[in-house]
Amino acid sequence: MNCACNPVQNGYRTSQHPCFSFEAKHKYARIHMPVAPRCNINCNYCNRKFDCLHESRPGVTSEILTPESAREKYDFVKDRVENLSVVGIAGPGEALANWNETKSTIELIKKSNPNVIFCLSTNGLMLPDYADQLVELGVRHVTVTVNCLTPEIGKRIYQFVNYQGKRYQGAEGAAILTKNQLAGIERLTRQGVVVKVNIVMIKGINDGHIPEIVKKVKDLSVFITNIMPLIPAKGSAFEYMSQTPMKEVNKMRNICRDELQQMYHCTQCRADAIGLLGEDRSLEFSGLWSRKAI
Ligand code: CLF
Ligand code: SF4
Repeated sequence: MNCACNPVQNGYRTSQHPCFSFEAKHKYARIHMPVAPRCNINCNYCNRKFDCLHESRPGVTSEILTPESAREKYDFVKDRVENLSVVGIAGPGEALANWNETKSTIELIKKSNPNVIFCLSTNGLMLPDYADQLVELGVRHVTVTVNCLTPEIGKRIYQFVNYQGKRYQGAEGAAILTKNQLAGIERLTRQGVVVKVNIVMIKGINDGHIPEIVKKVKDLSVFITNIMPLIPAKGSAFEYMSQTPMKEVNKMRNICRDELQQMYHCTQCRADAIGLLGEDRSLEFSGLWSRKAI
């Protein structure tokens, strides 16, 4: 039986998604389409010269593609990379702050490749607005980064949030962000979308709060959480903070796994990553489309 509650059997081929399934990691590849340069919030760990840290290592810059060049790149790469099962949009900014580009990219690739698994990573601010359209587009795997549940913690992580034409600073912005993240996740999971939640573990700011986040998103039927280390980006407000040691990240994952399945195999990719996780081939294909970049 195909059941939306069981993503392994839900017909969405989660078992062929290298991030959502550990077993798929060594066999199935993904390609990220860097079509989303703008962002609508300001995280203190971000330096916008580089890719969005919610899915990327700091200090990595990706080329930016138009939807048409993304489709051409996909067509070129799919014949050269074995088991390319997933097309993901993970920046270099925020996918939903570049909705037209994100939507067109998915539509264009889907038109000639109906069996692709589409995946998207978002900060969640615009999720209540776009969740239904993502479902309509056929996106069945979404990652939302949720670093806190309270504005008191949020104001230490986010400088501002641009929402509906207005800029909200600190706690006010963080409250809007959290509300929209949780509402958006619920809207997706209710419709059977398989949701992963990324959490950046920031020592002294949200580390003690992470088990609560995991519990909350489990209640919203999230499939898996991915607790990631803070890797301070040069030029960001958190530049002088220390990197969260992987030993402590794994300890937190172990604490939280009794509550919900944990991801242990994230490689913090680039926004233009290509290939198996941990065997990035993006440089092999980069530049080929740069003349068409925005
Ligand atoms: Fe890309 Fe992210 Fe989709 Fe995977 S990455 S949009 S869910 S296809 Fe994967 Fe990379 Fe970790 Fe992300 S290893 S950073 S979890
Ligand atoms: Fe930077 Fe990503 Fe945060 Fe936007 S959501 S500010 S791109 S880390």
